[in-house]
Amino acid sequence: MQSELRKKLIDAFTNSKEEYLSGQHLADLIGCSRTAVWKHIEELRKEGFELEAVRRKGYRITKTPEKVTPDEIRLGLKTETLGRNIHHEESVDSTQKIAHRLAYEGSPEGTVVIAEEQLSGRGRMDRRWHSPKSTGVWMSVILRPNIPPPKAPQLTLITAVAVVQAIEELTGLTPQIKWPNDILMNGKKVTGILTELQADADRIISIIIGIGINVNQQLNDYPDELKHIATSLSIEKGEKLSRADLIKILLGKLENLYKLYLDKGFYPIKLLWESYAVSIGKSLTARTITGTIYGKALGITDDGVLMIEDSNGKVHHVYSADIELDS
Ligand code: BT5
Repeated sequence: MQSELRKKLIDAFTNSKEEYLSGQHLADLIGCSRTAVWKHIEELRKEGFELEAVRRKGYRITKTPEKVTPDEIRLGLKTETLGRNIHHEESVDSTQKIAHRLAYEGSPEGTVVIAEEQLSGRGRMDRRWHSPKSTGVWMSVILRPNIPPPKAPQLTLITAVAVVQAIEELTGLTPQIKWPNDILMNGKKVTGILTELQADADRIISIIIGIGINVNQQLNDYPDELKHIATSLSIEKGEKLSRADLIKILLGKLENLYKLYLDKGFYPIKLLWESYAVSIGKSLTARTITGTIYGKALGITDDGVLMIEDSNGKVHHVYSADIELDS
């Protein structure tokens, strides 16, 4: 966890819009001594920030580190709640595991756990999520919406829209959503979302949204079994991208959509979701825990449930499945 002083210091640099800030001005702003300011500046340098210090003018951040540290994410973050409480870890089993513990211990809504590397990143149904060091966004977000548990899967769809919008803003490229939790670029998976719950029978205590985005991996970085099904933003865009910028944009988009959802319900999200969906109108195979359905995807219900029409004209409502698009 970051100290309050450090957060205030980063906020001061965020608001200064690259103007110089004098040591005295910083000390007044954040309510500490100039020596304390200097110590925090040194800490930032150790984290990989580069700061220019000019006599009689003050300090200015000129370069931010490669890592996605809380300081770097807070610099320029425009959200009210999401990401205001950030836990950054070098190497973890899974950010989901840490977020579950923090949620259980009462961490506030919007708390975010980010890791440089996951040793046992997880997908749905105990599958693995490949999360190599400092190349992707491996992040879990704690939300505490006042909605009944059956509506929780809607949060996966809200997050999918937020990820697509964030990737669009960062890269200018528009990915597609494959129901329920895959984001694809050129037919390959660039992002996976995992929504998990802590709930009583009739009340959600917290929702932990896990987001894995491949950012700077190159094809050779993937194990053989993923080479033909996975891609990264860098592969698609042809250049290296800033993970911190992506996280900042994503938290902003997610917060806006989440507020819209709490305010107006799922319908506006559904419209956005459909505009990015790859599966609507397509023939597909849906593998559910109770069996396999072949048919055409008609769309999603107002609750986010996938509707598939089989060859007999029967419409199936699918709550959870693996989808394979027929080519
Ligand atoms: C998902 O599961 O797509 C959800 C992935 C969620 C990962 C995030 S990272 C932060 C947070 N902490 C965690 O521990 N998890 C979350 P699913 O739909 O079950 O897809 C899993 C499948 O995707 C695997 O079986 C592989 O085939 C494929 N896969 C694994 N790693 C991948 C990668 N990096 N990129 C693309 N595909 C991958």
